[in-house]
Amino acid sequence: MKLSRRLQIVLMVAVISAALIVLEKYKIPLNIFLWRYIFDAGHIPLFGVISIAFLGISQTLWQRRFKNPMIHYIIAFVLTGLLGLITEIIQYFTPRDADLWDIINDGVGAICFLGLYLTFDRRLLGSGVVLSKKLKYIIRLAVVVLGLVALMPTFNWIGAYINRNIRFPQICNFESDWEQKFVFANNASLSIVPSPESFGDSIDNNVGRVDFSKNGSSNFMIVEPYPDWAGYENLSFSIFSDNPEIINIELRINDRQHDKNYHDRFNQVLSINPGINNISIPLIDIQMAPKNRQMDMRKINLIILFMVQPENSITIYLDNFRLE
Ligand SMILES: [Ca+2]
Repeated sequence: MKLSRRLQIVLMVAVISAALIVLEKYKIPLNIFLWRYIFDAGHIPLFGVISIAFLGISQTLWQRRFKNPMIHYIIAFVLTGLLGLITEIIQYFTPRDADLWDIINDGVGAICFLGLYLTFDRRLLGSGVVLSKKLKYIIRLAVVVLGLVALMPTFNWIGAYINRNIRFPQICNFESDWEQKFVFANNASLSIVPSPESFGDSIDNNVGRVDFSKNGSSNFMIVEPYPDWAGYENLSFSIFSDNPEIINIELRINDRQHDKNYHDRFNQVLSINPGINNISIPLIDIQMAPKNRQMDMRKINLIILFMVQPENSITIYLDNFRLE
């Protein structure tokens, strides 16, 4: 049974509309790196499907006008790209962020799906366009490689989360490249260096060197440590200071529902002596820190060490963030 041309067009438009509804309706369930990257990657299949629908529309509407079947592929790619661009422009004016990477993923999706479809397209028969078997395999291989490259950032994050979860209750010890995806410095420089001195029982080699700026506020952050701290007693870590005097560094910890107010998180000033400082914070203090509620110890989200306008630039070395 052959569908009428009009019905075919209606179906294709429905497919495109459904894809756009999915794009608009489904928001990340949790604002964490993993979901953000998975949703970015979701643009690839979504716009891939859209590009195939556009191809169907072009092939149906302009079958006679364009004798060369490749023209329809170009039309489908251009329309998909335009639609991707328009959705990002619309998002630019809404609270959702417009993202260049989304547009690139849209294009990758169109290229992969159209490329794959091309190698199975029966309409090519008798049109004068001939794809040899070898060329078809090359196209399929290229599609797979392009898809995998585009998915690399997402795979990378999945690897980082698996590594983070396996390492727990070790939170950060500067020995793995994976953990550095969760570690940041703002207005400070962070570098991974060999340990300047023995860090207690540490059997490993590397520490994080943080140079705090004397201008403004500067910080070192562990974003999205393994969140479930229930069942542990203390958060422990080591700071080595080569400053001749005692310095004060502020420690902040908050959970996911933190409302950005000072009284809704854990705040403590750490007095750091010259040399090694082994710091241990009872988790019960962190749990009881918010003024109007208890910290959700199963959803810890952020650890920050920061300094505000120290008299001089301050260098410290950090290691062995862990729960005990
Ligand atoms: Ca280390």
